[in-house]
Amino acid sequence: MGSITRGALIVFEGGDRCGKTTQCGLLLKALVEEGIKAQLMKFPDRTTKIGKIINDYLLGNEDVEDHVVHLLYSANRWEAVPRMKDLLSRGTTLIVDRYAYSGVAFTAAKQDFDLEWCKMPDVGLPRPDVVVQLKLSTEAAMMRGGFGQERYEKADFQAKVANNYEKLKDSTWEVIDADKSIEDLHTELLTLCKRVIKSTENKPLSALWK
Ligand code: DGP
Ligand code: NA
Ligand code: NA
Repeated sequence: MGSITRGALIVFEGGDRCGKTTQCGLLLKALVEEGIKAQLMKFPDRTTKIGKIINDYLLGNEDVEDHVVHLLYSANRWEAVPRMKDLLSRGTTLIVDRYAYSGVAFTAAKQDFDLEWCKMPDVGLPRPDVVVQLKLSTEAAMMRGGFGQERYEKADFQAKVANNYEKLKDSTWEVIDADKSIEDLHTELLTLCKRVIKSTENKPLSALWK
């Protein structure tokens, strides 16, 4: 009695332009309105020193060697871990827009990268209670605004990313068809997340890929 139940670690994954960021925002608003403590996190977090290098890389302002950028993305997650653990232990649910699965799926889509090698730097990160994968065909994603502005936003690359997600899927994944209205998708995700928040209250946080 009296002890704070931990928050849930809820991760969203999907190809570019699948509607993840919109849905994460709507979800946060709805949870907070219901009195559930929640915060948004987004990776890469472009506001840190490491994140600024990643941002310049993504915008094409800077070339970074592929292994190096992979490790920077991972470091950008690790630098957030103390804050994540603190918030979770104080009962705040984290809605996370991309995580280690993006790290592996995107880098392993490049030539000569092995999936197992890609997972290595992220081994031991806090393990999500659920990974919600928003699935949208590359054709549908490309018809949405803004596709193609950043590095990686090309059809053949996105297809490889989708294929890598298939290999990473485990029992914590919920695959959701994202080809529906913003409102319908939101309703579905809110129900799912509330269920996860309830079911994780007494579970200890575990470590990813260990
Ligand atoms: P976003 O800000 O969510 O649009 O992500 C920027 C781009 O970076 C997007 O194409 C996905 C990709 N990305 C996200 N995380 C990682 C990562 O850890 N490694 C690699 N290689 N790419 C990532
Ligand atoms: Na993007
Ligand atoms: Na990269």
